[in-house]
This record gives sequence, C-alpha cells and structure tokens, in this order.
Amino acid sequence: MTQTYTKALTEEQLLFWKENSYVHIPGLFRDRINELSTWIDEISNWEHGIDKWMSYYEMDNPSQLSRVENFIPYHDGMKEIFTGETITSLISELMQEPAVLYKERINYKSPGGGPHAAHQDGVAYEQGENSSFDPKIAPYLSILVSVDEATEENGCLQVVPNWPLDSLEIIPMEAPYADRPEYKKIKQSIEDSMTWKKLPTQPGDALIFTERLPHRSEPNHSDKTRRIIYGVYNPLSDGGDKREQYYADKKQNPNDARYMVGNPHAPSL
Ligand SMILES: O=C(O)CCC(=O)C(=O)O
Repeated sequence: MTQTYTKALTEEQLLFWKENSYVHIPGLFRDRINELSTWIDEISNWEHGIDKWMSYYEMDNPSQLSRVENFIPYHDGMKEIFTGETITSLISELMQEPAVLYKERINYKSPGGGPHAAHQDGVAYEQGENSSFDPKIAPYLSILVSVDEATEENGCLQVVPNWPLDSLEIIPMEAPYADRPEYKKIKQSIEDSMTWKKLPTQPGDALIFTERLPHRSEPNHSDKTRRIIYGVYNPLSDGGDKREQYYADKKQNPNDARYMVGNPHAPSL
C-alpha cells in the first residue's frame, strides 16, 4: 500500500521543486521567530567546545562564533522545532517517505563573517568525496529557517537555478589553500561558468533544498549578525536514524575533509 503524506505544498511549489531542487516557503515559522531568536542567543552563550554540542569559529577570526551543532539533546524547544510536525511532514512529503533528522546547526554569520564556498552538501555525508547520487534513493534534504533577515549584503544563500531534481552530477572540487588541503570547494572555473541566484529570506521564511543542489553564500558585509538554522534529513529507508553515529564520528575526527567542504570555520578544540 502506498502511504501518502500531508499536502502542505501547492502544485506550483511542487513543480518548481522538480525543476529547481529547492523551494521557498515564506513565513513558515513567522509565529515562532521571537522564541527561536531567544533560544539561539541562549545557545550562543553556552560554554563552547565539542564534547557535547559542537561549536566552531571563523577560520580567519578564531574568537568569532560561526556555527553550533548537535544542540537538540540539550534544548527541548529546539528539539521540537527540528523533529516536530511542521518540518518533518514537509520533508516527508518531498521525499515521499518518512524523513529522519540527520544533523542540525545554527550558522551565525557575524559582521565580517566568512563566505560559504560553492559546494554540494552530499559530499559532506557518509561517502565524502566518493559520493555518488543514487537515482533510486531520495536525496537528503536540508531546510533552512531564516531567523534574521538574510540579504545580499549579509550573505544570503545562493543557488544554481534550473538544477533538476533528477540531476545526479557531482561537480569536481579543488583545495584552494595549500596550507589547508582538507578544505575543498567546487572548482573555481566551474563555479565561474555557472549562473547563481541570490535567495533573500525574511525572518521565519524557510528554504528546502537537496544535497545535490550547488549552493554558496558571500561574507556578511553588514554590521549585524545574520542567524539561520539548518536541519538535514535523510530518508528513513536509507539507513534509519543515523544522527548519533554522525556526531560520534565527527567528534572522533572533527577536521576530516568531509566536514570542511565549503565551510568558513574551524572546530573549537
Ligand atoms: O549559511 C550560509 O550562508 C550558507 C550555509 C551553507 O552553505 C552550509 O552550511 O552548508
């Protein structure tokens, strides 16, 4: 028997999704934005390290917080956001099967905070650079929720439009810095040949995109921090609940190349 999932998305959004591998859902968390903002500030004040939640600092400014991950075991409100009905039913609708949280993060892009270099998220999962995208398995999906406004000035997400859902292409990468060979991004010549679209978002807006969609963002040129939360979900049929294993592996080897793809930060050790 085929299971069906809540139809929260319009036919137009679903068609756009199929043709572009991303969809914008305005105002999804508009009613919860004050709560989210308070919780994110709370988490930014936790003691930082990688033993429990994992904190990261800007590569070029080791005192500036860039990201916190693995915080839902320590924060019930955030756990409800990432594992509650609003997000999981949307992601399951797009996967056409139950979705399970793989990892969660807050990206704090402070004034002067670095860019996220062009990448596809799929190469940061289990297979790393040996990834191939299997047409029989639904791709992992990310949802971002803009907590602050994300603008061209403060480094909103940028994607390659018209990237169809069934594209299985993995774009070659390079390591641009000789002293940081583990840090990789899409080859510059290929990035320059692609068309990029900026996707500004208002507080409470969500964007969902696949692990196959090339994306990037620019530095924060404004004088305010731009906070965005991200949840990544895998189809339940692809290995079940892998979240704890993901973070256990990451704590063993936080500088592994697959965790560095496109990132402007280093772990706090
Ligand atoms: O938050 C951003 O500006 C982009 C984030 C991103 O690409 C990532 O975390 O993979």
